[in-house]
Amino acid sequence: MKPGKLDCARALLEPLWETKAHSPTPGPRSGHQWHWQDVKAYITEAAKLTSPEVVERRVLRLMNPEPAFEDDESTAGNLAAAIQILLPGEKARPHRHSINALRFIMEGHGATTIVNGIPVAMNPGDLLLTPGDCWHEHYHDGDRPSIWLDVLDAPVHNALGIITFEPGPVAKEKMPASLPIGAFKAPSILPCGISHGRAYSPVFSYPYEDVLRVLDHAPVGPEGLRAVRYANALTGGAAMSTLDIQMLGLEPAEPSRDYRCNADFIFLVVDGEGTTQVGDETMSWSKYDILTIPRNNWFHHEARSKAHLLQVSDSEMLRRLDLFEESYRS
Ligand code: GTQ
Ligand code: FE2
Repeated sequence: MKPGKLDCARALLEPLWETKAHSPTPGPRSGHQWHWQDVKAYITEAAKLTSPEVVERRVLRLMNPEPAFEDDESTAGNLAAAIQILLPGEKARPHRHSINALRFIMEGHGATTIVNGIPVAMNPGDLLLTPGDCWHEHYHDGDRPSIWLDVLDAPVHNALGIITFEPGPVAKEKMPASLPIGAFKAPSILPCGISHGRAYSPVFSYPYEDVLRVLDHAPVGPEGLRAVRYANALTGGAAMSTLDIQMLGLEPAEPSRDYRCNADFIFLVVDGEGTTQVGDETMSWSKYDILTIPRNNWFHHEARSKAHLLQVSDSEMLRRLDLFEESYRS
């Protein structure tokens, strides 16, 4: 029998049975591939049009091909990705925000990011962290443009309504105490207040050569490939509190297992060539292409030549909330 009509909106009450509340999230959105050739051409053009002096950060955002709502600033679900370029001699002034960000350096030697007062070198292959609320600024003393990928958890902060932003310059009393990277030989002994009330990793730089050395010793995991996880030097857990970051090593003719989970993925092809099957779509990739795989898609990778993929997902956030779900088939 159809329920009777209850007219209670005037009291700011609504019968749940008349709403769409709690309906399951619709089926997976499509993945997308950005070809490096296009991205490089546009970011190079952007460098001629403006400067960080004018726009704070000279960044091209990777747009979500299927935005979930108006002004959706995500690239895929809970992740935002962008390409940034800094020319020799340029500076991008200091600021800080609640949003966590990582950078993976693609081109150009000799740029530096200063994170909470600590200078961090930016060279191709390096992964850098600017955990939420850490002051950061970029400058470039090299002689070729520095180009890198930014990945941020901005959509999560937006959804939670907790975005903060503070422009520099940094007042001395606002600078949290930090230790230089080399001081972490005894990570169980730390000055109080080192984490500024949050357990973010005090190590802001993961050079590529270290990653490759560890990857060489990594066993083949349940995914059917070798992978290393960028870890928080304080806790041994994930490098960032919301983002899981891994480097995958793929061998030709050794496809990864078909996998699905409720986290969103961004992949950067660091080197090599291959394909990624997402649902019934096949993406054929090469160096510095960027792929997104939104949550709940089945996917697997297959390399044509030895390949490395940087994988970033929001699975760490879901894990911490006990919301992460994953499965394999075949
Ligand atoms: O380099 O500080 O892609 O604040 C977006 C926001 C980069 C940065 C982005 C940012 C930055
Ligand atoms: Fe920033």
